[in-house]
Amino acid sequence: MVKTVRTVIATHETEGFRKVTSATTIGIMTAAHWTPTYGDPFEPVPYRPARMPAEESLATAADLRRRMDARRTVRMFSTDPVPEQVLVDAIAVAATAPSGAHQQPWTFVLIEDQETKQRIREAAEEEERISYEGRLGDEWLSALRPLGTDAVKTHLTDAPYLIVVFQQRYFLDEDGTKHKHYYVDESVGIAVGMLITALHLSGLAALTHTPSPMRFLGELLERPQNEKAFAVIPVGYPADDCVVPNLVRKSLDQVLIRR
Ligand code: IYR
Repeated sequence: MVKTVRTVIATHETEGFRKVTSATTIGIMTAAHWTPTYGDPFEPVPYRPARMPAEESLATAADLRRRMDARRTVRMFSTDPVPEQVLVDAIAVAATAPSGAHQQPWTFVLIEDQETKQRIREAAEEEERISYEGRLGDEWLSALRPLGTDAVKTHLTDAPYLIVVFQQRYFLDEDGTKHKHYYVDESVGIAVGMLITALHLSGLAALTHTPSPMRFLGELLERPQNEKAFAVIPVGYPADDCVVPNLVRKSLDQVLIRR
């Protein structure tokens, strides 16, 4: 097993208010690394991962393709507990996502408390009722019909965990000065993709749920004003009687074009 130990060894408070220099030990590799702040110089460090033999790449890719094709978005969860560390590890995987200017503009709120889940469900259902009763409009409602969704969101209280993903639209420094974050939607979207991949490959089911509007999440979870809710991800095992819509993915020739 690969063990990751992260030790904060220095915090620079002069020019870099959020600069943290840390030592990370991954197996036998130790590397000092840091989070750049505005205007830091380019400091290249060698990156020489061992090259994977082609045979192994091919076998790994084919296996991942088969395993990921078996993923289904689940809306019917068992209330059975799941090992929390799997979610913590999956969030750590998501947090390795590439991001605009390496600003890592995401926050993951992990919720197990039943009362909090209940409050989220009530607020989400209130919004969803308005949406399904007309706010979405006929075209959108028709697009959703094959998915069988409605305003009742049992997954929000049945799933043993919810992960609420927030995007940090900008960064506020200690003086309250706003700093821009770049490509926030893209960065957080990639991180969520990595999160649901990690959860699936670790044996858990998830739903990428976007109750709309999501403003209530920031208020309920007391997030700062620079954070905007991006998705609510219930995580658990599928219910014993779980069903999913009979959907088929596009074929590879429909999505892959060679030139
Ligand atoms: N947010 C609503 C509606 C909804 C919208 C899309 I686009 C979906 O792919 C699924 C649902 C809901 O969660 O029911």
